[in-house]
Amino acid sequence: MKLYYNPQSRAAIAKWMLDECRAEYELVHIDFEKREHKTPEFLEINPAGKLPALVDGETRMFENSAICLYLAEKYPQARLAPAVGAPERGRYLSLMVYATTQLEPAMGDALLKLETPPARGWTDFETAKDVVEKELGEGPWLFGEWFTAADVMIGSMFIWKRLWGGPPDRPRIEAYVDRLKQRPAGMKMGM
Ligand SMILES: N[C@@H](CCC(=O)N[C@@H](CS)C(=O)NCC(=O)O)C(=O)O
Repeated sequence: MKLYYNPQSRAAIAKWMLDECRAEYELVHIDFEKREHKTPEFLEINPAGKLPALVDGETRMFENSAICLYLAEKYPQARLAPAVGAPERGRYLSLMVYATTQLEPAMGDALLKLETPPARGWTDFETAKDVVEKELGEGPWLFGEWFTAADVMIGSMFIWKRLWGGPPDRPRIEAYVDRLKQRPAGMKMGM
């Protein structure tokens, strides 16, 4: 399995997931300055020309949520996802998709000081944080004592936000980030 990777990118999320799965994989370093993510060869893997991308035999994948869903199924022994048919499955899938379709763009708008018109399809960041706090409940993870790939996807957004800088976020979210950062396989950026 090959992860197309740059340590300064969202590929750190897919790498975190691979490490939580204890997967064996190879990192293929992509140099943004040399525009290696826009070469015809790379566009065959991810036509959007973005990181991360994952190749597993004949399978090629892009988008972190899809990659994490795929890995959780490939490594069931890691217990990072509720099984098909389990009552938690629907909420798990929703959170996996929510991370990049709502939370990530809402956070991007807020950090870039842009407005979020509702017609864009996602809420403002404060509402997204309300959702995450409600889903997290007492924690420690989104499924109580059970750490899942949903924590990788949702949690990575707030880890990244902390790296961005600025004032601390809501206490419950900051405490969640502290817990996530203590995980041995936890997301490491810039490495
Ligand atoms: N939603 C995508 C975001 C991917 C993305 O925006 N990747 C950035 C790196 S953080 C990228 O490759 N940017 C280079 C470019 O667009 O030219 C995912 O989660 O996989």
